[in-house]
Amino acid sequence: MDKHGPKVHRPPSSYQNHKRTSNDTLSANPVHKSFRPNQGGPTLCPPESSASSRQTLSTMRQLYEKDFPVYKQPVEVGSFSLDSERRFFNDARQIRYYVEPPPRPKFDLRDGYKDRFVKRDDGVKEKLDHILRWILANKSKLQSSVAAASSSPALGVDIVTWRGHLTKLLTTPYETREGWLLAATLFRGTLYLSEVETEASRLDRVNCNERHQEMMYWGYKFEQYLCADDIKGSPNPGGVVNTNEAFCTVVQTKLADHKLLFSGEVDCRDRGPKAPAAPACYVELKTSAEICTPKQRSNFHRFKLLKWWAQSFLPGVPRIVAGFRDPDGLVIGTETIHISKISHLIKNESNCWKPTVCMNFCCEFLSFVRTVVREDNPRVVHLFSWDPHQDVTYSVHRDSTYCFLPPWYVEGMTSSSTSPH
Ligand code: 0WD
Ligand code: CA
Repeated sequence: MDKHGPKVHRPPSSYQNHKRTSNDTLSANPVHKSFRPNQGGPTLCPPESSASSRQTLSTMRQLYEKDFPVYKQPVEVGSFSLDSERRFFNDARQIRYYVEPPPRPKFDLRDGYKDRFVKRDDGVKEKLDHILRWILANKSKLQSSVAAASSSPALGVDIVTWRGHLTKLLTTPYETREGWLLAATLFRGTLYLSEVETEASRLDRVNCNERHQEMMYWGYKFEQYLCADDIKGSPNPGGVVNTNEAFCTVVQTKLADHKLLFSGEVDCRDRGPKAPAAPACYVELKTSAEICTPKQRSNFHRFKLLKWWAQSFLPGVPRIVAGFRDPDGLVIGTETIHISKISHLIKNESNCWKPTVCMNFCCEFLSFVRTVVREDNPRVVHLFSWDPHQDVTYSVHRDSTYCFLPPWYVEGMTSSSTSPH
């Protein structure tokens, strides 16, 4: 079982408004002029005339070992729900409430896999559609705050994306197995980032074996043991697990000079009378294999905590409740992990990840994308591509299948009327 380590350290403030120092000690700049073609990828368009279009971005960790960049405390600006048929609602109807587990639980995560499980069709690519629906439904609210700030993009933010895409960027300097593809489109001054499934991840998805399929269910089943639908209710482990259902928070924040608007799925919220306002009341639920040996503990710190930290730190979710399971899918213990204490937990681990590297890489990547993508056009996609041990490269696509801003969104944002979506 994981312990939280020595408590002698003062917990670091999660959202430090550190200024980045200008006396950068690095000898190399992460952005190189050497253009490397996007091997095996889609058609590579000829580089455009400007020098910026010939750049690549290095993911070498050492380049990002700088001061922690300014990351503003994320503010929830709204939320939305997806129902059992994946229909969008501009409200919080799918929110669930955290119910403390017993000290010695015996949650059987295999229960219901065969007969009470409705799995979302992950072959359907929703791209940014749900977030875009939310933006259209809340356009006037967003735009009125822009008018007050009189900033340039129509929406008042520089980047719109899913939290999950940002998590991938944060973990990139430490990722050795899975690459990614991110499509970028500039529209009315705002850059939209939407993931494209790589061929390798498509193959993993379609060839996923039965054991792996069942283990993916375990995470959702664990949520069912700890979540109630009503504020005064109890969890119902006899119910159906339907992964179409989701409650998503929409937060706004700033990473250095990038104003971000992103959405992330939230498992549940604290229902106590003293619960803080969102997103601080949210609780992320996770399962992990039981930790029995020092090697397992070290691997948990070095690999799993990196992903857990990145995912929850971004939207300002302060804690994770982790369920530790045996190989038969029985949860025999739970533990609360505070995001702000994770940096202490990993301090004594050799060859470990660093939060500052994650945040600086993400920040540099966003700067890189904003330098490269200059044409404000919903029909143009710059496809950023990364494979482990390589630099980030990109290719340009016009009127291609990579286009991801739907006509209803482009029209809805261009017209002054409120869209029905
Ligand atoms: O199809 C895709 N590749 C994507 C789907 C990419 C990005 C987002 N999405 C959808 C998800 O279906 C979900 O509704 O967006 C929503 C979540 O976005 P997010 O919060 O930005 O994604 P992430 O942080 O990666 O995942 C959060 C949770 C997961 O929790 P765990 O504890 O397993 O990290 O969202 C769920 C899952 O519970 N989730 C999904 N549920 C169904 N299908 C999926 C998925 N493909 N991906 C994440
Ligand atoms: Ca979760």
